[in-house]
Amino acid sequence: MTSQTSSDCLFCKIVAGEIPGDRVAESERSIAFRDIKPAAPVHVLVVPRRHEPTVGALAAASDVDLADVFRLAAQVADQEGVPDAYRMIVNTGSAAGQTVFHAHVHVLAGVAFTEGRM
Ligand code: IU
Repeated sequence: MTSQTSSDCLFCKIVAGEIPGDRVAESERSIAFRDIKPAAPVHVLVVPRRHEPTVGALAAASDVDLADVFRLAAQVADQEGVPDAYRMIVNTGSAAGQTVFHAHVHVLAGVAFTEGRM
């Protein structure tokens, strides 16, 4: 089911085109748009069209949608010219920095990732 939305969800509104997003890629199940507060020269968010609050909830709900998000994220890295130099970040829960409760993956590139694993 890809039509699930939450009426008060900002990313659902971007998915629906009700508010603008700087869209860089899309698939039948996911969209990718530039973060409004980029933390790196390349900072794109990849979100499923389906509304789930976290990536964990998405994984529990739909293998297909979960896989599609990561497939589109890799496609975005290719498009942005960084197929082997990017980081994907998923924040889960406000204590971990999640501010928007619609599952999303950050794709970041264009900085030196010198801080090891974090
Ligand atoms: P987080 O993992 O939930 O912290 O990430 C949410 C991101 O969504 C954050 O980097 C915001 O800058 C970004 N964002 C956006 O791109 N467009 C918006 O309208 C809003 C947040 I609100």
